[in-house]
Amino acid sequence: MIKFYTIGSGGRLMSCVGICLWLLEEINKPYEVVRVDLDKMEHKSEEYLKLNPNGKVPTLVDNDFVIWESIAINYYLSRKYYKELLGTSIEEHGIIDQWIAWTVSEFEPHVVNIFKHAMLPPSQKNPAYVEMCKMNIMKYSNILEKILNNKTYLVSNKFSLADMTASAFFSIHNVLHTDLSLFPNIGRWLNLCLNRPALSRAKQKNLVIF
Ligand SMILES: N[C@@H](CCC(=O)N[C@@H](CS)C(=O)NCC(=O)O)C(=O)O
Repeated sequence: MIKFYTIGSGGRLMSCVGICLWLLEEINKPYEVVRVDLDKMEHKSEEYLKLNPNGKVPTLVDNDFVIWESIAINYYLSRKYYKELLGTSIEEHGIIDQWIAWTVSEFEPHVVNIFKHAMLPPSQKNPAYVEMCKMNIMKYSNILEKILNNKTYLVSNKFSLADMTASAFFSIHNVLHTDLSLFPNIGRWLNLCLNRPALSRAKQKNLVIF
């Protein structure tokens, strides 16, 4: 049985827990959700630290096997239960990895920084900082917009873990109310990815917030 340790309330889609919950629904195997209450510091309890020494969520336990780090969890789940998401040739594996690495190392930090900033007390808010994050989001969106020209999906026109990971974080445009007529290819691709039945199931179960 798979157990997935996530935050107490629903996780944002564009978060480390959201991308795993989406994939758990894609693989369509039974799994148990264990909600870890961060406000009560349950993630720092002795018991939880035995599973994940970082004291962070997510953690996945598959029978006796324990794994943490959202991207590693998603590779593990894909390799074991949904290989097609990882492509079929060395070249496809490489380009899928490239887009996942690009999303989490280049793009995601600007998304996360916007949410972190929103939680600051009013006295510490800095509109210029938020503007800089948004400018970076637009910079990477320009790159992605060109890549998606005449393409349905990022790699070999098949839905892959690259589309899943990137679209989860690029859904920041819905939160920022970006005028997506500026990025028609991204708009079309987001629409395809974010309307997958697996994601609707995660939403209905209140596991993922858009
Ligand atoms: N790189 C980790 C990040 C994990 C992470 O930062 N999790 C957050 C929740 S989304 C957390 O547990 N925060 C609590 C803390 O840092 O104390 C991953 O992708 O799994």
